[in-house]
Amino acid sequence: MNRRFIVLAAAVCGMLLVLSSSQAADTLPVAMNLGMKDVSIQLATGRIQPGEFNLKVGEPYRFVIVNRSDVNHSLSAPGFAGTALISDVESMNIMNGMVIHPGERTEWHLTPLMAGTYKFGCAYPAHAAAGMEATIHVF
Ligand SMILES: [Cu+2]
Repeated sequence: MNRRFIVLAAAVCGMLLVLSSSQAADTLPVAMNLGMKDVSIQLATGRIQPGEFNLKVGEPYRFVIVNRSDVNHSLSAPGFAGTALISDVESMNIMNGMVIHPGERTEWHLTPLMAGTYKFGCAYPAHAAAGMEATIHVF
């Protein structure tokens, strides 16, 4: 094997490594890059889906909340928010009842710190009464 071939082969291998690693980074979801697990929450008329889910103490989560209905909603999770490490002010505001408009997508970034069962729901009493409530179990 001559020296020129070895140099060329090494260059091609290097390019393949760079290509494959940059492609992997592009296709990874953002949450994986940040070490957060996604929790997808859909707001519909009269319900929150899923209505019940499990989280682990100490694990960072990204709640991705989408209002699929045609009216405003306002999620509020005071009991849960009080026991979680909330990563940013926007998440804090949203968890305290910021309005989520029809079609709007928003996020909560947080890490649960205390095991327990927490209720959360739409801050509009009529919506909560109509079934817009959900339960978080933290283990
Ligand atoms: Cu509502």
